[in-house]
Amino acid sequence: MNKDILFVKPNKLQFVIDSKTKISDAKFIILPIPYEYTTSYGKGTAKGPKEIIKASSQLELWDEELKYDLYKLGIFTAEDFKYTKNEKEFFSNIEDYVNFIINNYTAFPVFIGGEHSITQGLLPPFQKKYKNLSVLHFDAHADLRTEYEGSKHSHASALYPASARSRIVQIGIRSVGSEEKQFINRGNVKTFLMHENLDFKALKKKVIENLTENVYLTIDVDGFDPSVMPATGTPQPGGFGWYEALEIFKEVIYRKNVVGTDVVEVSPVKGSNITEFNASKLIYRIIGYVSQKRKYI
Ligand SMILES: [Mn+2]
Repeated sequence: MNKDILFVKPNKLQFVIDSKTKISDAKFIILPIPYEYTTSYGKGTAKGPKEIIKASSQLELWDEELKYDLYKLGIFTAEDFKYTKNEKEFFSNIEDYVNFIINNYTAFPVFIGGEHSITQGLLPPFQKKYKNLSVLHFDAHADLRTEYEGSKHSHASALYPASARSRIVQIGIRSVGSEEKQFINRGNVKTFLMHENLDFKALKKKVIENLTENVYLTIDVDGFDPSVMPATGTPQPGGFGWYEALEIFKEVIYRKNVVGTDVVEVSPVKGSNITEFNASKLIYRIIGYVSQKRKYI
């Protein structure tokens, strides 16, 4: 194990403005993982974390839905997770890092990607720590390929390894490859195809019924409609609207024990900052929902 990675330094750029919070006092910890290795179409997701954190300085600190200055709860922003261009090393190091974070700090972790394959490294420590963990997987793509373009760690395989150990509940799905269709609605995987689940009230209920008590939430921004999150590597038409998605995230956070989340696949483009801004607002709102659930506010 590389001990250097187990020292969490504060980032010079901070999520919203919260310069005083030490990691030991934080209720929330933002962990940028700017990993990009296997993106197959639009590139640039390595710049996602930095741009999302930058955009967060434009958020109103008072959350209009939760009616609270959420930053006052204490949000610590960690320095970027550093990696070399060695897949194997990255996945072994990221697991050590996440193990360290979730077993040494009580703060709720929010990981910002980077490409979706990071979730392969984020999940095993949570699976070890929490018995009977399930995963709510929000995405346009099923991400269940055993490998893609020669890599088992592809963004297109993001959820495949976790499905051996945990229940995966997929929503927003509207792109499934013929080689991965055999994995949908089999074994641990419950897939709610987007076009079959446009009654969002009914979907919310089904999602709750299918998750276990402890839940990890993985959010690929392409699960949203491209009008909400246009800057992403592999967009698909017809995703969730802003309020429809928030309704589901809120319900899951209030009804279950959500233990961590990641927001991945923002690929900033020049001349438009919609996606990074909306992703930062999404993270701030999730922090708010978790704060309500944990009775911080
Ligand atoms: Mn996707």
